Amino acid sequence: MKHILFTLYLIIASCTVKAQGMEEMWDSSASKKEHPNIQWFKDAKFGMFIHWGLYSKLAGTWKGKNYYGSGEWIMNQAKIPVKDYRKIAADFNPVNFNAEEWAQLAEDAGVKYMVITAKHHEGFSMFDSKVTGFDIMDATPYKKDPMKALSAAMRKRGIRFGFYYSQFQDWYEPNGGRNTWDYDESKKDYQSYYRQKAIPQLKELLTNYGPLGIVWFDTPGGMTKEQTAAFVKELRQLQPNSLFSSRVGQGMGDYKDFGDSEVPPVPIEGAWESIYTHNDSWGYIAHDMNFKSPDEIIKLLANVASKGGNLMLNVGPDGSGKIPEYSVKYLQRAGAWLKKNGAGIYASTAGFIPAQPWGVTTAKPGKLFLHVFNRPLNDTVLVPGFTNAVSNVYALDGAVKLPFIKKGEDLYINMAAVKNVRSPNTVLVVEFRGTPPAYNAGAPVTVSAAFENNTVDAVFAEVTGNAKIQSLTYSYYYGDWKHTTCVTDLQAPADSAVFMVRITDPGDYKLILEYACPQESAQQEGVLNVDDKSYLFRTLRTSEFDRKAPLLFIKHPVAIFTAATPGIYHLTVKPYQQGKELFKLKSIIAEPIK
Ligand code: FHN
Repeated sequence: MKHILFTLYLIIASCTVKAQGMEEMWDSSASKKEHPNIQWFKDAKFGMFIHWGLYSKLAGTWKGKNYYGSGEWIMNQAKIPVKDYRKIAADFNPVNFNAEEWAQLAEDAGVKYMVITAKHHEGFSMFDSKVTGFDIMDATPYKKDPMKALSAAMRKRGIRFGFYYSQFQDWYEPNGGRNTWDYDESKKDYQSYYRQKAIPQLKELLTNYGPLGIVWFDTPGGMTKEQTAAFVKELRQLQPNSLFSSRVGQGMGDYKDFGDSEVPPVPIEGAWESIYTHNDSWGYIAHDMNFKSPDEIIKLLANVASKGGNLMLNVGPDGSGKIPEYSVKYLQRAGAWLKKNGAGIYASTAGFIPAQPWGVTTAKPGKLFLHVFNRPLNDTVLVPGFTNAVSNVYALDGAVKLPFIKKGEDLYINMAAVKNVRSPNTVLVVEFRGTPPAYNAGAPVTVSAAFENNTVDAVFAEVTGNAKIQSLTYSYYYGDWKHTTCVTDLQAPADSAVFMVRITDPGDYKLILEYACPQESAQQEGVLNVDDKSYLFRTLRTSEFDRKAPLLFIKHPVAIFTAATPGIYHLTVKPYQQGKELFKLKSIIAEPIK
């Protein structure tokens, strides 16, 4: 059943990506050959993304009106005519741009690759292009090619360099994709745009900036599968070693990009990347201050690595060429953590032990890395399902050796000797002998009294009837996509979500349902069963489900359960009677009562 769920998850995830306007279909068939140069990418784990263009100069404001969400979409959001937009270039003079400073930040942050927007959807080329006059060399007072300096500065530091190129959307060109406020869509000739701008420019990028680690395509369109194959083939000849992102479209590309700000909830095989931005917007917005803290970056990175992927984190420099101070500061702090703990991230693979209340795992041959985000109150870290003989356990930062015992397949580690109590992620290394077990998605989810709370995520449900597990996509502002995996379609008592948990400590637990519930679903009755005990509840209204609006989740306490003995329990959530969808269930939280 669980295997079916994961296959289903992949299908749902690819549909989600599709729904975002990226008409790509990821071909995950086992027969697909890996790119011969893919290993560096798989090992890299951490990349820096940079969105920088004319929109950075607008900083989220046009004609006195402030825009929120994706700042690089301001031309589209405000429907700025090309004749006005092109004038921004005349004032675009990024005199504060310093390639060495940017490259130094990348090095300090510990990233292994950088991808920067050579041309975003606005159509402006941030490099010296002979194909158009709408480029930084010809249309701005700056009259220099920042990409030359940046590519050289990165190469000097041994960090791979790549270009983002919006191959279909180009709002400046009459034949480019998606400017419908200036140009008549029915008259667009996409093939002519590809021939006259996109392909020649991509050839410039693949010729003039040395070896590129990656060409990062985005929002494909206007090409058939055959045309995309020919496009890829033509470009590949210039740099066969360069990797192409999956957003080249039509199931092609050398690795998979998930949706923006999406981490798959379970390990995914093959080369892939999660892409996040540091605040809400990709391009600079002066009033967007929602920066992720260093702790959040470190946990996000470990979480993505625990599923087997890379995190590419975006920063948005302003129109003068400065990277926001909080991005600089917080990336440097994340980098300082990586200097001590990078062995648990770089060149790791997905952990074979599923997420625990204390954190997540990554692996290397003979080693399991425990990323302890939540230090257990009793300092005892339980690793269930550990079948191998353990030879040594130590904390990575400081190499403190830690005592451990094995009881059957349970490994207990005492981390009292670890003194860095304030670390957002204390990495413990377990050295073991033999072949590790496969990731067991069907393992019970641990619930323990050693934590403030225990979250049992929707992805670990077994669903019955018409219930489904889905990755839902929504945005708070505009284009700042978020993804949450939920159990959906609980409409009748036969539709249920069943969670198998292992409660390790007897005692009382408050059971809290985390869900989103639109008006039509509110005030319906549901039941939470814990084995043969039943708890009734009535749903509370939170928000409508609209992809373009925030999906807000409530934490609704519905029961107190006394676990008389440690052991396996089944938590079942279902509607009390036939009705509308009960809610979109994100998790069950078990909070030990103190
Ligand atoms: O539309 C773009 C968006 O502006 C941004 O560049 C992101 C980054 O992944 N890609 C597209 C949306 O998915």
